[in-house]
Amino acid sequence: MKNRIFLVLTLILVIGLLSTLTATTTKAQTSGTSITLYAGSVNSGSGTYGYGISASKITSPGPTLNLVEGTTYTITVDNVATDMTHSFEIVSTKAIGTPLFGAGIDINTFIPAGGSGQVTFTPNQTGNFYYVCTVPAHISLGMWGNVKVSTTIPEFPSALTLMFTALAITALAAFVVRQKIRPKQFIKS
Ligand SMILES: [Cu+2]
Repeated sequence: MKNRIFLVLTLILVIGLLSTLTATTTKAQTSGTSITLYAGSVNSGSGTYGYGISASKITSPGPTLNLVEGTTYTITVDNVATDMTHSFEIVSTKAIGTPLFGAGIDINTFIPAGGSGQVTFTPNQTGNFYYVCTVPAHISLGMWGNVKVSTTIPEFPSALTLMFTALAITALAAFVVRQKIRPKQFIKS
């Protein structure tokens, strides 16, 4: 009986820890101050070309960039295509234009296949923007993503979620323990 209680408790703790770790990892991928995007052919999504957080996860649209106003970011774009140029710029509408915050990489010369480019910039305005590839027709072929600039990045999981999770685990553990102990006491008396 005791073994089963420990088994259940351990399982709950492991699941809780894994979810927290997964959530933290997901958040870190697009909200660190050093971001690497891979540009190339789409593995999943509706476009022909796209962006991804790894060379094997290129999607259309690309991953959303969650940025904080006033924070300095360095974005590196690796062009993993074998025969196609790409580029990167942040714009206010989903169209080629002047880069916002000076966030543009090779927007006229383009990053060659197998090459990479980098830009360091500081968003000075909150709002919902886009990043696009400036190679003609590449936006309509799927090379774009959302950019969200906020004053802070909402923490996920939030402190409140963590507190409720801890309470739920404690309550469940107490319930399990009581369920296992009561029948024994009945038998003894
Ligand atoms: Cu492109």
